[in-house]
Amino acid sequence: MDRRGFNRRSMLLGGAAVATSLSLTPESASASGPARTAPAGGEVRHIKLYAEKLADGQMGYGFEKGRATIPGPLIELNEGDTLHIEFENTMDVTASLHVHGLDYEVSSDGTQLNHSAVEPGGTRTYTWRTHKPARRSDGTWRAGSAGYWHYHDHAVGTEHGTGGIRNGLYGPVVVRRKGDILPDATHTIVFNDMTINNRPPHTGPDFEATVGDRVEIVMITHGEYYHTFHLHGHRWADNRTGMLTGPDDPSQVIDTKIVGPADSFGFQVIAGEGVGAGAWMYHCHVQSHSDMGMAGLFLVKKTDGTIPGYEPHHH
Ligand SMILES: [Cu+2]
Repeated sequence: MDRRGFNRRSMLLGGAAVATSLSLTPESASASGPARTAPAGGEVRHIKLYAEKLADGQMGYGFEKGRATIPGPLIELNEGDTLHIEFENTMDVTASLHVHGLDYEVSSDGTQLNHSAVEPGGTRTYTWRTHKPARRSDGTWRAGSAGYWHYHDHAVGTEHGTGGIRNGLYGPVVVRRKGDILPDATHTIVFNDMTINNRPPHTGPDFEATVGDRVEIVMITHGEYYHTFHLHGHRWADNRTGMLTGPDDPSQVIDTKIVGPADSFGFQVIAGEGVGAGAWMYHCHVQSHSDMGMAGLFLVKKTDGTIPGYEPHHH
């Protein structure tokens, strides 16, 4: 579902980077080819976003009515872009949209405090802006917006949106800087209380890739607990992009990261690089948490589609 993030789709519709954006098939997704990179930002975009009750009583965001998911859909922007989101609350409780990391006025805060939540059946346009790094007049630097961020409800249950977040009203935001390497696929992993993406324990989610795919993970945490996110067989750099800029980049290379409520980070790996195909676990490394089911699989297939040693439904 993350592959249908609106930016990739709107890039196709807009005609920018068409040839490279179509390269989502395993055959063409090779780390040996020249990497695709993010364009300069500056676009003004409009999308619709719905908050909906799901059949099982949980709640989700979606770009289309009846298509809400947990996590909500990936929203991708490039530094300099502005996004107007027409948010419709189809639920029977007041809900909102609150974002981390981006620029917004208090009218787009998505809180009861600032009267920017949405009554049942109501609609409101939230505006998010992003900016490039810039040197201030005093010589210091204002950080750019690029990063792995997230959005969530800030109104359901309590004025902090505790009930909305618990029920699934959250999703990923990626802001890219011009020249950032684009992935072949993006997957979102949210540790929410003792669940991953609000799923029942011991049921993943699992993510598939083919050896050589450039896979991006957006990792978000919500709820009451601290966790340690761990991925088997793959490592990343503990910096903005999750990638080293060169052999002398001093960023620490890690395969485990301590995370707490409202944290978010992201990284890219080349699936199976140096280790090959396989069912690679990811899980919370707090032992009681993984034993209680906070685990999923990064299923890296060989080019013939097989996964050595993997028997489905035995993790
Ligand atoms: Cu944990």
